[in-house]
Amino acid sequence: WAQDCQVSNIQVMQNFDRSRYTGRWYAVAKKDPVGLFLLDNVVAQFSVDESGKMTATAHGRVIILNNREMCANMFGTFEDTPDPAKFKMRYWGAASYLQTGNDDHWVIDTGYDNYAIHYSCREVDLDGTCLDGYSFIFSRHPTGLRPEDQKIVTNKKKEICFLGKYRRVGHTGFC
Ligand code: ODT
Repeated sequence: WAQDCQVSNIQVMQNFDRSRYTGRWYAVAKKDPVGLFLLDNVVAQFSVDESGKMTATAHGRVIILNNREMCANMFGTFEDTPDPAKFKMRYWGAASYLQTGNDDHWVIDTGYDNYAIHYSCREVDLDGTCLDGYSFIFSRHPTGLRPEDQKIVTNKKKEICFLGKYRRVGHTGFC
């Protein structure tokens, strides 16, 4: 069922509408992957281009080599899959020393005007559970989620087997 922690059984947003998803999202919580990258002050901006393809930019505070702290400007393009809420995200940075990659990008749930739950499993274990993954909780407001959204988000964290693994993502104006 939903809580057997099998990546292949994870329920995603039904009838995901990418156009309603466009615009600014503030990360309010994050479950980190191995070798975390984005620390805090994370803001993502989604767009849909003329051909209907989803793209995004994001920024966030990172620590790069030599313990240098900076604001990373990132870009992403999203490849569609048969499930409208599941994408492959190719991403890169404005500077060559920033992270690049190609991750799963799943929209688990969203109210479009308030909260969104993102999920990405980078490595599925032999037993079908997620060995290395990350997840962002987004809000349309930097101050956080409305109380009525918090319940939904807690339930979804449980369903994706990441409950208790999140930390708060602050917005201090660094970026
Ligand atoms: O921070 C980490 O530890 C892993 C995440 C690295 C991916 C960041 C790349 C962002 C590319 C631009 C796209 C924005 C969309 C962001 C939405 C959700 C999370 C990636």
